[in-house]
Amino acid sequence: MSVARRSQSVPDGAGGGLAPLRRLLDLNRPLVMGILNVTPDSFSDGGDFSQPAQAIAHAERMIAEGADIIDIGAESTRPYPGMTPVSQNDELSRLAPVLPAVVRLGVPVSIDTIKAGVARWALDHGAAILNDVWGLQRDPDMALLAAERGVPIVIMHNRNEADPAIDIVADIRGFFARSLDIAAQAGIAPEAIVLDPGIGFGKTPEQSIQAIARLREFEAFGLPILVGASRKRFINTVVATEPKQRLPGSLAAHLIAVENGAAIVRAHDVAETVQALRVAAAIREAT
Ligand code: HH2
Repeated sequence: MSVARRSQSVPDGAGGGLAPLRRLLDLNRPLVMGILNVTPDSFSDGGDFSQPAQAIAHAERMIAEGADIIDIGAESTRPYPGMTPVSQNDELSRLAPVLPAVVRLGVPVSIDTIKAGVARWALDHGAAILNDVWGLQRDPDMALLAAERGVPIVIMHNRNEADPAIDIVADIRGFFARSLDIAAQAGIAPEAIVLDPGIGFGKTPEQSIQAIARLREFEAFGLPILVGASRKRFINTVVATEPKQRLPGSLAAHLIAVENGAAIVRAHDVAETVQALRVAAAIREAT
């Protein structure tokens, strides 16, 4: 991709290598990544924002509520019987009327995709962060793209299926080590990497709870940690609830995640998450 072509399509203020995330992390407070799913079938808000105008308005609302990053996804990551993977063209046609407009709102945009082709398009249109729910272990071009563009990348733990017999924290650590190896071989700077234990991905509900409870065990990697517990199914095993009834459980999980060292939480309900984090910080500072 030529520099000339990229500079034509990237809006002012977008991109910027590692700087946008670094600036946010230097604020020394937990960051909130607001979720924007432009999908018909996401587990909790599928179809709510599949019209571009609704999606852009939702991003505006999340930014007004205090979102530090907007994470845009155009393919549901939820495995369900009979699901057909979304083609690259479908993913791009969902993103095209939304992502550039959200970039223009001025907050760093991350692209939640496992396809390097989609990620490349998003970076060309101003996305600042890659979010790979297969942690560089699915599409071999993802690591090369991240290295070539010098942008931050979220490496999330995943498994094809849950195995209740394993120590999930050991499994996540092993996965991170493999991903970091792939990243190093591709030439990704360590400062570009954020680790995410992948709450709800290839884990039993109990293992998702374990991952948050034992988050400190990932500190040895010396990298920022992101936790996405919002409306996830493990909450339902503690208190039976439908996804949109899981705000209290999501807040509890995110507060404990931050207590246990998370630097970023990924949330559907931004205003409520920001309020909970600020009140917790105020109480902590008063002790
Ligand atoms: N969770 C989801 C999607 N992307 N990315 C990261 N880094 N961490 C997460 O925990 C994570 C993620 C699933 O949530 P959601 O986007 O609401 O649902 P869906 O994948 O069905 O669109």
